[in-house]
Amino acid sequence: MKRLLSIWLWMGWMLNGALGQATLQVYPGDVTNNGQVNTIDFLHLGLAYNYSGPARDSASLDFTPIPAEPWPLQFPGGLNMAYADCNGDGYVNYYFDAFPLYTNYGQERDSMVQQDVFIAGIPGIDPPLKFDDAAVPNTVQAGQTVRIPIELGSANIPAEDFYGIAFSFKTDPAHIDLNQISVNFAELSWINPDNDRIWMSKKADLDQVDVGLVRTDKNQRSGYGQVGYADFVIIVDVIVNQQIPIVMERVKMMDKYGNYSTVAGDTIWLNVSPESLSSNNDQPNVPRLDIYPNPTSDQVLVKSSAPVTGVQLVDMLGQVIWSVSAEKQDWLELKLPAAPNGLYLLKVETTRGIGCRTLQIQN
Ligand SMILES: [Ca+2]
Ligand SMILES: [Ca+2]
Repeated sequence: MKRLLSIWLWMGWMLNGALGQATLQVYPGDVTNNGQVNTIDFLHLGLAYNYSGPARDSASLDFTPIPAEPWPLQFPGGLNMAYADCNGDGYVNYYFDAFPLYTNYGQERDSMVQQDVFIAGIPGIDPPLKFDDAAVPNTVQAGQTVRIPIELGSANIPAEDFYGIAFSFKTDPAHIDLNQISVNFAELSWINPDNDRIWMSKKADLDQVDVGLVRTDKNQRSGYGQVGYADFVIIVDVIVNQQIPIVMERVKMMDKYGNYSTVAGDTIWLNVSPESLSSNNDQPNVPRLDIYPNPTSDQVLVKSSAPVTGVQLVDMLGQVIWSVSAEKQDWLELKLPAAPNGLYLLKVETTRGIGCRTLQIQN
């Protein structure tokens, strides 16, 4: 009888395993469970967004295998959605699940890693992801922030069934500060008619910043035109005119079923001019900024050499969490929103260009 019971238990265990009820091993941040953490995992957060399932016993965010009960939900293709719950609280959202992904970005399992494959799109055949050439200034100078709109799809080749996109900027770290490259997809556009989207950017290598953008409402979009913009901060003066390339590559576009398609990338060249070396401090495109106090808990005073038109508070994933417009004031006293402790970027838009300062919030 005892033996029969143990066989019965064993059969039950087998059956559970066959039904996918066996305990999973979740590495926080590896939403696709392929052994590495990158923007493709961020895109899959968008597929599982707002879904819920059993919470994990362990709240650890370390990149180690953490036992997890399977969820009754699966990604298209069959992967269990428990992998999307990066922090293990039983729910998929931006703040609590994107941050462990960001923290563990670039981590790889010791074994069984299936590298994500990026296939270059073909210009003229695949929809383009391109910079708006018209916005590239003739010359740029040290300290200047250059804002370039980004377009997806063209009138000839629209982007079909967009749900998310991953791509990388590659550029010269000697002339462009990769720690300060930031993207913004906040404005309404054909991919974003309703603000149901999240994005992140992360420096992934000395010369590479990865970007992920994904919708969160299970609806895909088709169209073309501007989808957002990127800011690049020029850091080094040059002796002679130099051309600095900025490349968008490693592009993968995803539909709402998690299928990927190829997109053609783009390159622009910035002419870094030595003019600022010989001139005085009167650089036309670089406001002088003072912010005080820093660290702060909830208030900050911004003083600028040029009239301020707006201020954005950007979290470490690159998400604008708060913004305010100003009526061309030289100084502003800002009441900051409630935000978790950490480092943020305060972007100050003025009539003479954009200035950025790192701001530490400490409550
Ligand atoms: Ca992954
Ligand atoms: Ca979660």
